[in-house]
Amino acid sequence: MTLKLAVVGHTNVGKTSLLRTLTRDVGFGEVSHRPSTTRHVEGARLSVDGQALLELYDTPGLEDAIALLDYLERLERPGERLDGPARLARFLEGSEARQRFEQEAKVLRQLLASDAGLYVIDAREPVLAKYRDELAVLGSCGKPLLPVLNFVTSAQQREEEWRDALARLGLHALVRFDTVAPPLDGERRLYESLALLLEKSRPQLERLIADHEQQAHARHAAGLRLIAELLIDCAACRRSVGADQQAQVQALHQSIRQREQACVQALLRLYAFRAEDARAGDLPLLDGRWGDDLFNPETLKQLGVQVGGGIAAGAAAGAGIDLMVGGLTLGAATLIGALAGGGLQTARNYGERLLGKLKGQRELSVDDNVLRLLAVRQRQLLDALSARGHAATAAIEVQAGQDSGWRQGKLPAVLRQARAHPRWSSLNPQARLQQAERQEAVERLVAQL
Ligand SMILES: Nc1nc2c(ncn2[C@@H]2O[C@H](COP(=O)(O)OP(=O)(O)OP(=O)(O)O)[C@@H](O)[C@H]2O)c(=O)[nH]1
Ligand SMILES: [Mg+2]
Repeated sequence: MTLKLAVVGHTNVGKTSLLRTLTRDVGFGEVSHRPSTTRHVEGARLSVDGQALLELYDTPGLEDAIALLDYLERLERPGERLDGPARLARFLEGSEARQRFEQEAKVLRQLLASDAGLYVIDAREPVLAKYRDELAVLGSCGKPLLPVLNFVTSAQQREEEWRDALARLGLHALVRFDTVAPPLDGERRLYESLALLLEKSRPQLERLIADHEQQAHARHAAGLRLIAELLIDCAACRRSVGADQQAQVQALHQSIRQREQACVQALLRLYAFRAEDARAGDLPLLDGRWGDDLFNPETLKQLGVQVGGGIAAGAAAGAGIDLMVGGLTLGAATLIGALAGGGLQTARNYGERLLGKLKGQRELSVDDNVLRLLAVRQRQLLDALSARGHAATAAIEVQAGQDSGWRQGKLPAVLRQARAHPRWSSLNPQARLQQAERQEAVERLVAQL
């Protein structure tokens, strides 16, 4: 049997937002800061392997519970003592359920038709009489209610007040679930608490928990893979330049930016977020501004990437990309020094390309620090996406992370290796992306990320 839950509560507390987050559907219903946004009951179904396990119903917000409770109390005839459901039945048959209390009647009908209710609370609000009356009206449906404290990450939250008040009303189980920034184990806690109230539905709820965790794990692994492919593509990318060096540097910058952008888009799709939501939300990675910053030594510094002399000078000259010879990034001076010092081994290994250099051909590739920056940024984005609720509307702010391993020291050996394999890069002509060696390199990099 599919478990049916009604999501109920005061208007504007985040009921529709909770549905968006639980269904991972950014397009569910309509969310707005104005009250009375949801006007009708709307459902969503969660299935695992084609089997429907849970149906969630969004309902209109309650607005005038005080008046409704008064009205319900006056429905009893002299000498009569009805219990909650009997009183509600009388109310729902009457004309007021189609007129003055039309919205409230929709909510109560849905709760009566469900196995339990999730009562969403704006934890920033003081516990006012209207909320107590709301709970009294909802409680008269005779269905288990699980309070869900929303907005708990806000500085103005009054969680303790709510816990006390709910306990006094006999509601001892509750969950904290901020719909915009849900805790990582939020779903698990929510479904486990429900299983305590609905013992018969425990097997479904446990399947949902297991599936949810498996999906999260698979998504994260796929995200790391997207990042590894980005890094391999960029590390292996190179451009031969002759006289038109400035233009080629620009073109390479452009390709790398577009490639990072493609990775951002792919990560957003993987996590079922909308590209335009993020853009509207001023995601720094998306608004185009970062593009001018990527090769800027100041940006690198801000993000904590150590800036060596070579790149600082190169970047200041508008390059940020250095001459590359056979998997090494060398400044021109180093190169000439190596030749002068009779670096025979080097000359033997890279003879042809060294000759090319001497004939005035140069090869551009992406600097180590740019690769580091790409890795740091994309890791941050991935972390932000996995912690983001599908009700979130604000920007993901990508800041400097703590992955200091990436910022200092050597790049992972696979990336240095990739530099010597131009065919591993989708940004190069004649790319061979399906090559077993490249696939293996991607896997090795995933393991290191
Ligand atoms: N910061 C923050 N904002 C939230 C959270 N949950 C909801 N909101 C915002 O609160 C407002 C109301 O959210 P809705 O999901 O439309 O609320 P609702 O309970 O469905 O409202 P009605 O349908 O009008 O009863 C929107 O502006 C949401 O973006 C939350 O956990 N944190
Ligand atoms: Mg709503």
